[in-house]
Amino acid sequence: MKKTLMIATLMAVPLTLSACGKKTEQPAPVATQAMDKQAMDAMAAPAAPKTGSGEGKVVSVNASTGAITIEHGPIQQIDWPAMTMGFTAKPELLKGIAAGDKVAFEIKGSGENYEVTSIRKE
Ligand SMILES: [Cu+2]
Repeated sequence: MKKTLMIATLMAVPLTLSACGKKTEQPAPVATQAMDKQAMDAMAAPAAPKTGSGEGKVVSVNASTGAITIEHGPIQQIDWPAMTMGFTAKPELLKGIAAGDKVAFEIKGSGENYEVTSIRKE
């Protein structure tokens, strides 16, 4: 009895996995359509730029290359926890900003690529 159960469990895994790859062999059931839509949404999401505003402390800044690293607090608009990360920025935005400055800033971007669109010392 136990053995039968185990075999059934083991077989269920590959069956579940192969079900995802069988799109062309059978008419798409509703569940597959839902999955495709989710996958498409996931692909579309990074393409649409989002904006957010945050506050933090400048860790390092390079006004000539337009690179700034900020130890920032949570940014609710884009669901970010507090973290330290690098951003790009138009070099002229970073003039007068130095490591150690407390700043308020706005960002725009998608995925892991966000650009600082405005920044001011607090
Ligand atoms: Cu971040």
